Amino acid sequence: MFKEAKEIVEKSNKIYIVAHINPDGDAIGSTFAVYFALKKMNKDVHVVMPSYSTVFEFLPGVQTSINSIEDEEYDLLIALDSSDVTRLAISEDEYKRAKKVIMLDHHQISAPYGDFRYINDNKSSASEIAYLFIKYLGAKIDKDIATLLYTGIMTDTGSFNYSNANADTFRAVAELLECGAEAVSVCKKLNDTMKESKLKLIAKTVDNMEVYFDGKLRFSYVSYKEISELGINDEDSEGMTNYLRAVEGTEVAVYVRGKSDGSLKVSMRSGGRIDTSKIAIAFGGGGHPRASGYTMKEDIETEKEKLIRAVGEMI
Ligand SMILES: [Mn+2]
Repeated sequence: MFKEAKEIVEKSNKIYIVAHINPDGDAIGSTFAVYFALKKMNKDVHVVMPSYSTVFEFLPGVQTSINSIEDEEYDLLIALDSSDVTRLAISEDEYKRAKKVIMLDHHQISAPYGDFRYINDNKSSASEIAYLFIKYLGAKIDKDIATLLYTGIMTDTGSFNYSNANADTFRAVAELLECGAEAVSVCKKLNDTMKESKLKLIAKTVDNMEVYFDGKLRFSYVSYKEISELGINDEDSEGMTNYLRAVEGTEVAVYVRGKSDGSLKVSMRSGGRIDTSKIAIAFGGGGHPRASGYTMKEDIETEKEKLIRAVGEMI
């Protein structure tokens, strides 16, 4: 299934790898795993990742990432975990300078781009696709690659708890463990450890929580002022929806956070019955049925009302 992609890789020397902005564990795991695989194939390869959360700094390769593409022209761009070309962490100009583009993604709603595309929403994560891709390329999965792929699969499946973790996913994970993936330390760093500022952000999120439709919708807005007062940056202000969604009886959880550029980012999580991606798309965003989001276009009060109404129609 990666035959054409493999041919493109073999013909390429100068390669850049990129994922979406605000990279999560899957974006980081998949990009750096492919990076190490291509290094083994003696490619001149770099990951472009201008910003990422400090919680991922321990992962192999992350510190080698670069901020932008300097070359006038380069052989290949590999884009992972990004269903939309505009969400890639590079500019349109940097994108256009690639002679070829390979796109590997697992999102349901996709605006395909690039010369070779592999999009499969039956795969748990971009990292699970990267695992198949690396094997197809014939690169050996070493301890670092295994740890990175494991991280991506673990984070995108909610530690193997979501329905996207299927038998194939577990078979892939079993092989990654055999290849030396440091599962215990990844879990400890990402699941069992948090900064004090994060705990305070959870408290703030709970404090600001509003409840609608007999508890079926939980909504919380934390302003940029509140976030910055806690000393938290944009990358670390995510991830509050899960706490709201975990409350008994909640069908939809919405967390809105102010960002340093003045924008308001909406994250939605569903308990399963309601497809939040339909709402996100209607508001100009996207995602999965259970996890989706968008950026608000108007002020918080106006948009909040519209959003609550939209959720209410589905409840
Ligand atoms: Mn992903």
